[in-house]
Amino acid sequence: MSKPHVTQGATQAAIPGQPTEGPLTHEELQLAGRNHSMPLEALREDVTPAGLHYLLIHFDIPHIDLNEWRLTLGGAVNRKLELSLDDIKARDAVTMPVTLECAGNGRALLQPRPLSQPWVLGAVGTAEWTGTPLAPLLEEAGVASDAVELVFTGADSGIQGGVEEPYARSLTIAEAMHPEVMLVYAMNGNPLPPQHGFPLRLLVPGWYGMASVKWLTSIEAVTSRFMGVQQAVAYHYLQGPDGPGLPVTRIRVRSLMVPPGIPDFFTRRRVVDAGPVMLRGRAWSGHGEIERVEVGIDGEWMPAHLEPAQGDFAWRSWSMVWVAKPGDHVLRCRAMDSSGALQASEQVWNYQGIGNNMAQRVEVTVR
Ligand SMILES: Nc1nc2c(c(=O)[nH]1)N[C@H]1C(S)=C(S)[C@@H](COP(=O)(O)O)O[C@H]1N2
Ligand SMILES: [Mo]
Repeated sequence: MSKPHVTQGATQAAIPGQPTEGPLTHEELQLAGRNHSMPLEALREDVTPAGLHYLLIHFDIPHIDLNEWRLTLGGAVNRKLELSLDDIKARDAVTMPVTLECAGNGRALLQPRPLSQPWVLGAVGTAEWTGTPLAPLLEEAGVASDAVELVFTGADSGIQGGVEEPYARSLTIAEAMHPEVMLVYAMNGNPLPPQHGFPLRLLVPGWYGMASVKWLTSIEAVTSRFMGVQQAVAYHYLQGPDGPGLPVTRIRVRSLMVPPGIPDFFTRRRVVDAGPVMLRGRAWSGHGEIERVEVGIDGEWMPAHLEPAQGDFAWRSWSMVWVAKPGDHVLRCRAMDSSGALQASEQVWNYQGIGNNMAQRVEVTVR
């Protein structure tokens, strides 16, 4: 089969995970086609419609027959549990807005560009998730005193880093016991769509998306640290191919703006009419509340107005009026959270292209 023009001369060098200065590869195009972003104009909505929420699927969407499907909670526990979806729905239910962001969001803006899912900036979304808190289930099962972690395994599997495994991630017992950690079966009031983890997924608010295991089939208490590929190899802050590096956990502070005006079709450069323009966007962090958002107009930073927070784990709305004068301009935005973390103006590079929260840059022509 012939490959698209973008790959000419590039595929031979396409080693997954390796940084490149080259053009987009066929492999990145395949991933980008399967896993879509949230269009940034959807930042206008408090809650992202399910079809506009970003999507990341490492392997294939598994086919799940609800009559057969069970969640098992086993391993180092006193009482093994096996639950149907009705059993889980019969438990206490909580609905909460939670912002999910892929740890690779912003990867394709890095230079050199780590070869993986080539996100620009849209790997984020906020849904109203409904489910049952995990902690009471763990208490019911009685996690053994020598258990150190819980391993969450999905029904999907594939090969990554040369290893064939189901998608699986772990949390320490303490992390898993946080009250906001849930097993969710509904998104925006509807059953989870197949692509978002039907019938049940883990939701770890405040953490990058990789922790929120979709198509969940088992939870296993283990007495030594889980060393699966998604846990021990992928999702580490590294400077080169050799690890171990620091594990990726909570979401770094970020803000994004709704691109103002109208886009040029091909370049997506923005075109805006002169005069007052209401700039708006959202900011979020897994390390504390959003305390400040600033908008940069041609390098000069000014504070934006913040709306009240929507919840402890959902993005916060901001706005600022810009009096646009004819000519070419560069708009940016950056947020600071209550831990004091501020988005950088320049890239802070790492080998897997993870957690690139460099301040957004929007080029605008005012007419
Ligand atoms: N089972 C399973 N869970 C998964 C994944 C996956 O490929 N398989 N991708 C993870 C990653 S990297 C992210 S960013 C989020 C994406 O969730 P979403 O597609 O619902 O937005 O799911 C996570 N959970
Ligand atoms: Mo992700």
